Amino acid sequence: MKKSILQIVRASYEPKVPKIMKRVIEIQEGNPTESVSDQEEIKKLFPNTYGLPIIQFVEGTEKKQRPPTNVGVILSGGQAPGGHNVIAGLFDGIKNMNPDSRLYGFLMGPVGLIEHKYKELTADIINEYRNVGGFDIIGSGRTKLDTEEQFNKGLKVLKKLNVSALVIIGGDDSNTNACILAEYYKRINANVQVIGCPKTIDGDLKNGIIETSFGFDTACKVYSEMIGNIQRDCNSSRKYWHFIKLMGRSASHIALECALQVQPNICIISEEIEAKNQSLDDIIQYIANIVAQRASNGDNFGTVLVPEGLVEFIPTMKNLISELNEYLAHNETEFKCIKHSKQRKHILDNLSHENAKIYESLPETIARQLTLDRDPHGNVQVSLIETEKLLAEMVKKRLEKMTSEGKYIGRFSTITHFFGYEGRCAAPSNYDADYCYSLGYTAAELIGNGKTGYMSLVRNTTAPVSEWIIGGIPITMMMNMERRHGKIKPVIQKALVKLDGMPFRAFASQRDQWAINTDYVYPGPIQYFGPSEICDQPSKTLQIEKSN
Ligand code: FBP
Repeated sequence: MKKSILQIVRASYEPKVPKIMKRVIEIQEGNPTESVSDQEEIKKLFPNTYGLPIIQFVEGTEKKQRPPTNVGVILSGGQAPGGHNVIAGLFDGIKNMNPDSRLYGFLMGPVGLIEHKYKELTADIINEYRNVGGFDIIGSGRTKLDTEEQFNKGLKVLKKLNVSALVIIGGDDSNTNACILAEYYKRINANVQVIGCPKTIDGDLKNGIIETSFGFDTACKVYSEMIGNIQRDCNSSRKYWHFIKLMGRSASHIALECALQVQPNICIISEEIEAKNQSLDDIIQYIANIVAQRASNGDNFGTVLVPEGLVEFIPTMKNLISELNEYLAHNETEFKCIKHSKQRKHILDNLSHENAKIYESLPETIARQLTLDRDPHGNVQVSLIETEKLLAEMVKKRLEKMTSEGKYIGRFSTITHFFGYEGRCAAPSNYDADYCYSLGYTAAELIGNGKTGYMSLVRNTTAPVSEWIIGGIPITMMMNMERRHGKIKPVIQKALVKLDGMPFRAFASQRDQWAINTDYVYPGPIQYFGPSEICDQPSKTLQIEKSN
């Protein structure tokens, strides 16, 4: 493989580590925990892994002799910068426990475990992937790992390889399944520990204890660089409105973080739309009013950030989507057999009157995108819905109407963008490179201490790395019961943008000014070498959250 100069130089970066990782480590356990809600049901479903204490690793006195341990690792779901460093940290951690320990990577996500496709990750392989983006060391996939048949198939290969611990690097759904797997292996005395790691660029796997999911920092920095570049272009030619959809699934964390970094003219936050019970029409009018106001100042240009999950949060659309979800969950095969040209009518015939009316009012492309395949966890694939185009088209129509009413004089030319895949495999920022290495190393410590049903935990990450705290959080603690795929299930609660949280409030207090003035900020590319204030800054979201 031909390597870029950055890749070659970056390979020698040594992730900064918490000082505790350089010492002899001892485990400290807190009090028993409860799930975030639905405690009785979750306790019943997870009798062996419910209520475990939070763990912190502290300085110990005596280095324990540990037997060699074979560990398996799976990358699950969408790529996120830093995944390779989690694996490198895990590798170094298990080798530190005993140099004869071995690491096996299951290929292309959970399916590798089920179909027994794996490779041993040796030092030579690991060294090729330190500090580089991507998940290509073993590949990733979205196969859902949730049936006993799959667990048993997996167990066969784990036993064959003498693997006694499995690390699943994934988002909320994958870690939910990691927890179900941990519970199952414990129940049948399989002697296989299961540990999760919080991954996703979406930033929605966090809570009072987990500060962030890895990859969010780098992905947002990449998108912010690109938006900043567009804003400079836009401020130079002064002739386009750019509608930019940003990945992030349901939550608007990415859009909010980018807004804090680049100060766009408009940023829609899905969670606010839902809380204020706003309609699509309200959003269109809000954007159109700002366009008109800027035009009256002679500014026929601007930027609009749109979170990818927006349609799911507009209350009327939400009802429509949830009826479609239910319908498709139960009639998927039948629906797929219907001729493409007849599908729209079929959907209209099967929806309630109210939802059929909304479905019918949508442009045909968007309506079709709402019925595309759900992902294996039952989620609408919001990245496939062209919300940015929908908004640009509808704002244009609204401005035409406003022109005829004498409420708008201006030029409105739009360019649409979708930033998502561009950021998921970028070379990890120093923050993600350091954070991920520590997550992997901590996972090894949890394994060494015989833990299962835990997620690796690294905290205090706005402080210098040497002060970071490492430990583990029981996965059941993050769970609640939710309706998924037409059934009530235990799942890790997704963290959405909190409207009373400081990051949103910081944005909301400035957005009216950003709308009318051209207050753009141009963050520029991620810096991997240089002074700490330019290379090591965590996301604005995290900095604002932690400043309180
Ligand atoms: P994860 O939740 O698995 O980390 O995926 C994140 C994500 O990038 C979402 O932001 C996006 O909606 C989705 O993946 C796209 O999925 P795919 O890679 O299957 O197209």
